[in-house]
Amino acid sequence: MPTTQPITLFHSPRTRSSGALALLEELHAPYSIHALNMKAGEHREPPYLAVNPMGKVPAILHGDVLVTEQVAIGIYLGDVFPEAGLTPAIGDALRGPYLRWYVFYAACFEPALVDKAMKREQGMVAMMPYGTLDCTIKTVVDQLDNGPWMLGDKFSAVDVLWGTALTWMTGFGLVEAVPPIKSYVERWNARPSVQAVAEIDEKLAKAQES
Ligand SMILES: N[C@@H](CCC(=O)N[C@@H](CS)C(=O)NCC(=O)O)C(=O)O
Repeated sequence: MPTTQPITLFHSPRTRSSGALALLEELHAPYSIHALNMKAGEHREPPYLAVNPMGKVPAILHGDVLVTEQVAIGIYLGDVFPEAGLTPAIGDALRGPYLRWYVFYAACFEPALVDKAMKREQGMVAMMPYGTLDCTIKTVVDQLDNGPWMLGDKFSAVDVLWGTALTWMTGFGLVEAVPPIKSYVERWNARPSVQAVAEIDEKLAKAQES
């Protein structure tokens, strides 16, 4: 799919789609926003359910390619814009860890933290996709201890996902801001894309309140 095809981001301010927005900014990708007012329930109305039957953001439409799920969107967009230099190519030794940390987020980290937030009882370790919460968090902390970024010295698209997520998770007190996480969150929040997204979201949120 050529990069020249228009990209529409289905977005609601200060949600998981803010991470997809940050990635578009990091990639210097041309895009437009289709804003959804969640408080008004627009994400549960037929026009958006035709885009994502789950009624969830983010989703992107690139030409006629529809992608939902923040992790799939991250991997997809990183591959569409290789010239941004945020995506280890197939054949690059970092490609494996890059995919690992994308998938680890969706398959292990977020489920573990949502279970924690919901105060769900831990299931049998061998049956849980993430084993234990403690082991899941330790795995990430140990990785970031070898930072500064998820892949070591190289900032990559996967840091947009982790930086965004660890910002809100430490903000809500769900993840303890131990030194490797605290410094990673600070490094991420110093990036211009974070400021750009904050400004866009602020405007959208205000417009949706009025
Ligand atoms: N599995 C989805 C989850 C996305 C998600 O839960 N998005 C929230 C916003 S943070 C949402 O759209 N919630 C609206 C709802 O379910 O009513 C992903 O990773 O992209």
